Amino acid sequence: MADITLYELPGCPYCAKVIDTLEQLGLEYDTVEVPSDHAERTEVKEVSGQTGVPVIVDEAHGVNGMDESDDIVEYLERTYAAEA
Ligand SMILES: N[C@@H](CCC(=O)N[C@@H](CS)C(=O)NCC(=O)O)C(=O)O
Repeated sequence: MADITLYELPGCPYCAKVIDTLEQLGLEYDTVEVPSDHAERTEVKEVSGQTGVPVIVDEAHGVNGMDESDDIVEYLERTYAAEA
């Protein structure tokens, strides 16, 4: 199991932006595909308090449900760019 988990939806452009960053940085990550029906997105709601995606969890760095793709990209670059 990878340190980072990405909640995503195939075809979501905001998720694609985060995936591009994860791959550019060479990071391993697991994905959880959320249901297309918002009412069924219980897991991502529990994790992040809302039902939008993308959301990441990176427990090793105390990140337990970050949403907003711009914030996630900025976080990943700040945290991992030096290690890449
Ligand atoms: N501002 C958000 C927008 C994300 C967004 O609109 N995601 C879509 C899927 S592509 C979604 O989950 N929309 C439902 C919602 O935001 O509740 C971001 O950049 O992360």
